[in-house]
Amino acid sequence: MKNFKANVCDYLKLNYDKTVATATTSELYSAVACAGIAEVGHDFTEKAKNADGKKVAYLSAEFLIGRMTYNNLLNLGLLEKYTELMDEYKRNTRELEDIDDPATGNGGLGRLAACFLDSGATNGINLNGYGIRYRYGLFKQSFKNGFQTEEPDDWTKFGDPWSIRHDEDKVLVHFKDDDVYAVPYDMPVIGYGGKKINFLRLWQAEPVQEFDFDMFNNQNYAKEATKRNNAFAISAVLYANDSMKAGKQLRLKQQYFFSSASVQDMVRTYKKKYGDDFRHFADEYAIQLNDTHPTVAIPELIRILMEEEGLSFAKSFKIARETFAYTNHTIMAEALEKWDVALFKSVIPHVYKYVQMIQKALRKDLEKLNHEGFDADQYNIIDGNLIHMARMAIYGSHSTNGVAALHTEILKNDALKEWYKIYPERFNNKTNGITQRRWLALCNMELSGFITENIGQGWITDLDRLKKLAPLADNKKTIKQFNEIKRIKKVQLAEYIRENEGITIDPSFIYDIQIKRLHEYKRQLLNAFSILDIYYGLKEGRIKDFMPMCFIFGAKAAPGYFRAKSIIKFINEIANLVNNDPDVKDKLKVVFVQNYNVSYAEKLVTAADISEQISTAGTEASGTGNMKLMLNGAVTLGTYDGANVEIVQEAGEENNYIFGNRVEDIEKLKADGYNSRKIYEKNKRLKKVVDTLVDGTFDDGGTGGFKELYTSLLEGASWHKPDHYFIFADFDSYVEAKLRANKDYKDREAFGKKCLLNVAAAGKFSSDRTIRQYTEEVWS
Ligand code: 26Q
Repeated sequence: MKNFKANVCDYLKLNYDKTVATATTSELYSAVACAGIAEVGHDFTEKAKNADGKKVAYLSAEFLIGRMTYNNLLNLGLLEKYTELMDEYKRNTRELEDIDDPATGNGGLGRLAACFLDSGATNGINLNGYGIRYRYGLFKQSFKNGFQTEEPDDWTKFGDPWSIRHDEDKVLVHFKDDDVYAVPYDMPVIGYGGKKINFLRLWQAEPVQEFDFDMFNNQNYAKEATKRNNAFAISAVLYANDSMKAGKQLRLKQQYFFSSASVQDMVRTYKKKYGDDFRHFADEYAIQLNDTHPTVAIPELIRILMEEEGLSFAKSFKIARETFAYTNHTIMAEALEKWDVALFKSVIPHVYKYVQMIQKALRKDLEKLNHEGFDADQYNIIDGNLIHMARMAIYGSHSTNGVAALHTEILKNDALKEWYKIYPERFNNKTNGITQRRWLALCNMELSGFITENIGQGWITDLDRLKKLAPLADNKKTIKQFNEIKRIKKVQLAEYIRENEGITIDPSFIYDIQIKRLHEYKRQLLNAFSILDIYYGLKEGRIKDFMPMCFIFGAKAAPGYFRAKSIIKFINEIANLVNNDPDVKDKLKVVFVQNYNVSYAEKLVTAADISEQISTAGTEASGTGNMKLMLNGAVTLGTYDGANVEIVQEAGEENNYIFGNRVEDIEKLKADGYNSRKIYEKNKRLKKVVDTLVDGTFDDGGTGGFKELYTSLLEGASWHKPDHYFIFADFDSYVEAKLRANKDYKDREAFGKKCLLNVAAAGKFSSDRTIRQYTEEVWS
């Protein structure tokens, strides 16, 4: 601690012959990170690997960690020292905000993994992450004429000083066509208070042969380059696709690459301690599969135990089952991963053998259950020409969990009901959570200070203490202070948006924010329609006494997701219309921010009055953005879906705005033959806003995207029914709820009280709670 400031200065002097005053931003970044790692102590990976007790390996294709420096300094207790140092040399403490955040994840699933790491270390649990060190993260988004454009995200261009490469720990990963090295880069995961250090180990793919001189000298330049590139390609890019199957060979290679490397790493470490006696493996390790993406780790562990350690299938399979646990993040059947058998065999034939053995064992187990009407085929892991990864994950593990209470119920009673029938004891719920260190302490110092002044600082490691804020909600002065903090955060966001988007927004407007990946099921289109309806309502004089509202969107669309891209363009067209109409300039504003990412989220969540969580009931497994906005004092405008259900349970329906059809209503609509056209023909206001897709109000640049959206709502497509996500069915109650919130906002004190009561009720949604539940109920 004493050395931190001196270490930063020494590093700059020794490496660049500079001082804090003269160093470039990236030099400063390296120096601060290195001085930070020095505080962590030496050989942190080795220490974490040899920690006492069981080690949990969290296997995830994505870790959306965001910027590390401020977070690590906070957890190390060095933020003040850092600020002092920057002040001494008259440098801006926020300068490191110019360094990109690693966007090595798509959205919720990747961010959840990052929150879990923070909570694991903070709670003294041996929880280490294993994933892929993507060369390029999720694309950088910008808008050209309202259309999304994508550019590569070279996230290490300022270096990667928080990572340490460990060549001595590299492992060979075998593929049918070629072997590659997996080289680990380790980041320290620093628990709050700095006592516990875990690691995040990200594997980078590299050619086995440094450079093939023979091939090169024989004039085969191109071939030499191709061979090397094929290895690097495995960890080159993150698939920017957070639902639909990629079906791509390279994606399977990625999955096997990091799964195999991680399992090999554990087996090697285990053998150093126990030699060839594998009876304790499942006591030494728990492996959590973050969705099915690393499921191939199950047959891979069995393969290694049998081929390299000479164990029987029965013994190997038992060890695997006791070691692995699986988290499901989606109910949508089309999003459940399946791999083509031929593709699988063309990439990793040596693993396919073990998948077949697992399938055989499954059939044998099912025979015992054979009774009248029992259909064993519906369980097949190898099903015709497809391998069902979720089925392998359930069968090859001892635990399957959903990520919110409602989600888990749907898994048990619907999506995976046949599995629940035979293995009810394997199913459990672990409602998601978020880390309050990043999502309150770090991103909202003003609110953090207010909370600490009122109830002390215990909330940083015990979020349930926020409950103590509830009695203060009746105090006028407290609400005034609380509202003032929200105003400050809105001013800050407005400033940032002016700099980054060139758009001016008024902090006195209500900030209504929808930030999440762009997906039809998340229904940004419903939000868009409601804005248009309000716009026409104001113009026609139908809506009176309206509190000015600013609608803010942030979302990336998968580059190949045509409809999602059309929705972005549509919202940008609405923004154009609304923001340039003098009739409504004092009442309405629409902004779609570019390149929404973790760092942008840290600013947006603090400034929201209203949190839009409007997915069709039964489609959003949990949501975690909903928790971030709640924790920072927004009310939820949402459906009874995912974790919204629990948010409202905790904070009270009267303090939120819940609308629309519930899961059972949606089911009934489906059963009765939902007719979107009928609603459209009857509902004049709805028809008017939907027609803007095709009546020339807006311009889709000749892409046909708007017409295609219109058709999807009224005619459907080969792969789904008209208005598959029930936008029309929820339209009226949605607009009603939104206008109700608008009206309530007039009483600033009453509205502020609702917001504060949401903060007070957010304790449950700490990932500290989630991680403790996994520890007790899954990892024992
Ligand atoms: C799969 C195969 C091929 C290529 C890509 C993928 C892929 C990648 C990412 C599939 C899914 C994802 C990410 C899914 C995700 O983020 N799900 C969200 O997980 C959150 C954490 O549990 C939940 O809160 C959200 O409800 C859920 O949508």
